[in-house]
Amino acid sequence: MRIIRYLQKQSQKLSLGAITDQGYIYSLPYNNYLELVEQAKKRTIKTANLLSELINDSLPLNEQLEELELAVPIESPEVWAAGVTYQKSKEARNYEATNGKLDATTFYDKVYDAERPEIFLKSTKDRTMGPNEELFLRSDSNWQIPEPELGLVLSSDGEIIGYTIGNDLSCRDIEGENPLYLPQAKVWARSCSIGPAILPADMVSDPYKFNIHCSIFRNEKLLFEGNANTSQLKRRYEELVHYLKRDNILFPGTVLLTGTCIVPPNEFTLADGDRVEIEISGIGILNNVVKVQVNQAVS
Ligand code: DO4
Ligand code: MG
Repeated sequence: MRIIRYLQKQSQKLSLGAITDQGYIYSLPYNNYLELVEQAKKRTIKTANLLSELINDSLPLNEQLEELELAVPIESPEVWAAGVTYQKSKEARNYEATNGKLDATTFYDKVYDAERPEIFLKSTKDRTMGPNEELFLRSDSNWQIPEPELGLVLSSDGEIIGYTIGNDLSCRDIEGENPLYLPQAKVWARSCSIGPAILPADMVSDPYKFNIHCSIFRNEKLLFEGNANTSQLKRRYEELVHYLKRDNILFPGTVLLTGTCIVPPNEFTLADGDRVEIEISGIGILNNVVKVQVNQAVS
């Protein structure tokens, strides 16, 4: 069972919904995912049991998932991200930082092995898009890629309360020029998406067994696809959350992206109109088209 937010056609209001494994969709009597988790906690029952009760007492919608207008599954005040948590990402970062002429240990080698992980602020509520919404490409980058990542949905005390999918859209040339440019390589309008659903944490038996699949289409022709599995992650989720929490405030519903393990070939860059699909087993498919912003000001 997964949790979505969708626009109710009649009322034009956003609703919380649950999709069963058979594809039936039920409207839920809560305003957001945090309220659902809170209610299960209050009653000291699992989210799964609360959802079963709610569903047994109601009828499914007449619509299929594809017919609904989906919104971000949670209005996350902040999206943070961990970096260089997979060997593949370390290799890609080394390539872009050295033009493929690696001859010494880099910051990326060090952070991959260090006790302290790399964690950065990726996005805020207004920069974070939902399923099927457009993402923007940066006007001053010629080397941009999606980063398909598992997202941890967190409570204010750092408990992992759900899993979602995130796209940490990134500029390889800007970060490769100088790692101090990281915020510009990572954060701009519409540079992040999450969704399409949240899988409640208490329904997941092993979160190190998620399959991640990414496909990029140009004019609906498949240009690239790649696979990974969260078993390849160098760190534990608790370790990433521990460093994010340390001396910090966590807003309820913060999302922490856990790093990428899928990197398109080095000669690949996203172009206006490309469509990116990121699928994680049990969570769904996050679909976004990337666009060059109209009226971009480049001096
Ligand atoms: O060091 C830059 C960030 C890398 C990253 O975002 C990732 O590994 O996913
Ligand atoms: Mg990333």
